[in-house]
Amino acid sequence: MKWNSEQLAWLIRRHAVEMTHLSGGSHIGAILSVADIVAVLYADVMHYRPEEPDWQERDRFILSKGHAGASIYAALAEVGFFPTEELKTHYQDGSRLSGHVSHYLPGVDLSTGSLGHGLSVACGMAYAAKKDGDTSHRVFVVLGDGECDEGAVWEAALFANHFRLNNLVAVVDHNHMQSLDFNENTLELEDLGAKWRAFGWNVLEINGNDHEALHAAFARVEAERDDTRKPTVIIAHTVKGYGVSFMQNDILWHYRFPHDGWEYDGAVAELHRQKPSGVTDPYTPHGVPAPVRPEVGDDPNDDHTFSRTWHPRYPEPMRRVEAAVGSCEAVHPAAEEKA
Ligand SMILES: Cc1ncc(C[n+]2csc(CCOP(=O)(O)OP(=O)(O)O)c2C)c(N)n1
Ligand SMILES: [Mg+2]
Repeated sequence: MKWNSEQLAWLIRRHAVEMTHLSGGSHIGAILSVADIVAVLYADVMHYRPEEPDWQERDRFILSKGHAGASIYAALAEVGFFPTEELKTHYQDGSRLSGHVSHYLPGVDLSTGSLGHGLSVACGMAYAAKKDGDTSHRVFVVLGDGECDEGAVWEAALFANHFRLNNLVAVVDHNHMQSLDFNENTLELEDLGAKWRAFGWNVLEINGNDHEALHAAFARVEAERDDTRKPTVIIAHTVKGYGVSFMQNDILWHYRFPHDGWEYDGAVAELHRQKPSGVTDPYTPHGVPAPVRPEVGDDPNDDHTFSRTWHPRYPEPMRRVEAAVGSCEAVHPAAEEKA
């Protein structure tokens, strides 16, 4: 593997800004939110062979929040499944890289985009492996938190526990937003971890933009899966738009793409300030030499998310993230029982 997880996450973000910019494609906020989860999985956790995409022992991966397809396309290209040059065709007519995830690409097991189905298919994969006595691989699925509004998610959650699918790991990208507003202003999730626990799952709660916390959580799932005999969900508290300040926690960037001018220049310039060593930007190797600045009326700090409507009784995202930063101790029924 060529990249460590920090490098891969940066490359995913940089590709995604370029891909959405070139195509006028949407969901950049959702892509930036999940980039660290995808990067840690592909850099350090999952077993796969780019030269043999259908290798029977590969870990299965489903990006159930398929609108963040650019994240997985960028990761697959960077780890060698297809040339990075093809990323530029994203969202274009005739491209294999459709806006939502397509299984026409090597390395993709399931097309997604219609929310709510990924966990059910992941359950089927994990159940089939169990029935076959095949312990060679695990099944990973990443869901959005708004996606958890879908009833099918909870039917699958019951199934996974009933059949003790401890070869299944779900990650919920808990950025506290969906397409038009905060989750809590759309359909209340309240304490999401408690809900999964009530459905019988092991629950780890972490900061999902923190690579150390992600590594620790995946290592812990692996170390304990024979003891717990349960499926595990990692509730990964993230920030929608993470990595580009004016996109963070601003719902505008669910559908808006970085336009020519200060939006594109500002995003690239900011990413360049965070670039890990050992990585070259494939599009603007020296950053943007003279970035266009926002003009009056182009306020990048506009509050498009109506945070005035945030109610104090909703779970407060940042406080919960800080409480869990760097650890995955928050909630783990099996561990509590053992103690
Ligand atoms: C079944 C279905 N209904 C509606 C949509 C439209 N849609 C696309 S993204 C999105 C919001 C998803 O929110 P969340 O799961 O929290 O993902 P995030 O973008 O926050 O990561 C919606 C409603 C869809 N893709 N599928
Ligand atoms: Mg969300």
